[in-house]
This record gives sequence, C-alpha cells and structure tokens, in this order.
Amino acid sequence: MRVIDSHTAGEPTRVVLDGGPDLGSGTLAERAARLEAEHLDFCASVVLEPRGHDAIIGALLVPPSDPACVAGVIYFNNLQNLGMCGHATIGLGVTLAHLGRIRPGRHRFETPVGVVEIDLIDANTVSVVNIESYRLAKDVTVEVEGVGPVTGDVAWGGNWFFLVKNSPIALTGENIRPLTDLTLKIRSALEKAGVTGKDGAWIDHIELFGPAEDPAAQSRNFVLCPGGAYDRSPCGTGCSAKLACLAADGALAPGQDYLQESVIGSTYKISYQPGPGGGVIPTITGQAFVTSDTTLIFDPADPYRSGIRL
Ligand code: PYC
Repeated sequence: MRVIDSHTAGEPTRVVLDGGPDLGSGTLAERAARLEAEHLDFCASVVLEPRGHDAIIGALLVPPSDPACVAGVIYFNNLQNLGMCGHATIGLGVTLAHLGRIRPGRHRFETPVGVVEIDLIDANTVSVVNIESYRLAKDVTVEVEGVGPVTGDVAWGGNWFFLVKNSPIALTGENIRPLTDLTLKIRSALEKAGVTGKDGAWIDHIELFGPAEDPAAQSRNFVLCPGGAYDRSPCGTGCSAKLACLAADGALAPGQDYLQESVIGSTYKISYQPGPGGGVIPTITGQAFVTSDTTLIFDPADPYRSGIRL
C-alpha cells in the first residue's frame, strides 16, 4: 500500500494512494459509513503503531461522485471516519501537488459532509474553503468531575466541537498531559449531561482557548481529537467552528483576517463569509510539508499487522 505522509502546521496526515478496501458505490457519506462499519482494521493498521501513531489522520482517496471534483476523500482515525478535516485537506492539496496531479489554482474535493474547495497557492500553502459551519448552542454549562462547572459553545465545523473560551490551564507544551486529561473529562461530562451535536451526534472534539504567544496572533488553542490525541495544528474544522461562534457573537466581521495559534505555536490565517444557511463559510490558510513516500507492508504472520490496540 503506497502512502504519502505530510504534516500541516505540525499535525500529520497519511494519504493512502492505493491498496485501500473496496467501498463499492454510493455517496461519499455512504462509502465513509461502510469504511467505519466494515474496515476499522484497515484504518487502525494504517494510522496506529507500529506503522504510525495516534495523532495521524488517514486520508483515503476514492473516486468522487461529483465529476467537478479532482478527488474524493474519506478522512479517518483508528476509531471512525471524520466528516471533514482541515489540516488533512491542506496536506492532501500539498501531496497531490508533490505528485504532480494538481497545479496552483482552485480545486474541489468531495468529502462525506460536502464539497470543499482549495486554492493551492504554492507548493506548500493552501487555502481551504470549508463547508458551511454554525453554532448550535451558546454558553452550555456542564459539571466536570474534579474541576467544577465549565461553560462553552457547541458548534459544527465539519466535526462537532465544544469550545471553551478561557482555559483554566495555560496552553503550553509542558501542560499537554493535564490539558488532555481536562478535555477528556469535559467530553465525559458532556456525554453524561446528554449534550450533543445535531440529531444526537457525539461531540468528539473539545477546544480550549487562551492568549496567544505570537504577538501577531489573536488566540491560542488546544484541541482534543476523537482518539484522545491532541491536534498539533490549530485544527481546521475547529477554526471553522470558532469562526461560526465569533460571527454569531458579532466579534469578527466577514472577510476580516484572524490568526489562530495552536498549542505548539503553529498558525492558520482564518476568515469567513456569511453562509446561505445563516452560518459561515470559513477559509483556512496554512502550510504543509511532505515528509515521506512509503510502501506499507502487511505481513500475514505479523501479530500486530492491524495496529496495536490496547
Ligand atoms: O484540522 O480539522 C482538522 C482536524 C481535525 C482533527 C485533527 N485535525
């Protein structure tokens, strides 16, 4: 199986070019549901140790059903498929450019949650125009074990997020473990309190905000991903959810640039335009770099060929 690895603002993406499972026909959402229901071994084997690690997001290339799209893509971790993934979309754009499959300019990718557009600005820089994002609920308070009440907004950016404005723990590299523990507890508290996304969807990403270190940036974040890893990048879908909240609060005008910093100090330039459904159409600009072009080998005799799952 040939894969190309990249990182976007520090967050890794593994694009699967061939050798993935046959997902049959149907919409991208149907094929993504099939990947999750029938091929989790494949997902875990690609992204987990010993071939990978829990922060890697896989990107399986599939034929698009919309002929205007240059590719169809299903993002996944070891547990599930992701509706959309901002950093991996930037990584995919840079990977396809590295392979000579796309040139600078506008391109469309079909994802399970809709068509997204990218502008490949140069070999490493991509702007993603994401699907319409919106805030579902403002100022939801939950009681978090050992912490007390925590208040945040519930918003959609291609994945479901709970966004907490003022992190009670400083957003620094040495605090990754306590930040991870805190966000896992917040996620459990949301589950216990029955706080969900639309139609009962699991809120699988938790995002904390605090002051930026870079004087050019307006905010720093820490994002817990579904599998328990933290996002090294400022999280494209998390930035989209945040833009929806800023717009709903009247705190950022359409077209105005905002610099979002991640917990490792990498940045995305983000902005939005009003969406047709009352939400926002986010634009996320960041940089990715290809790190390897690899053949993964799955030896039937290898007891850990499907990944180490504890
Ligand atoms: O960039 O949207 C994102 C993302 C989601 C999970 C990890 N990165």
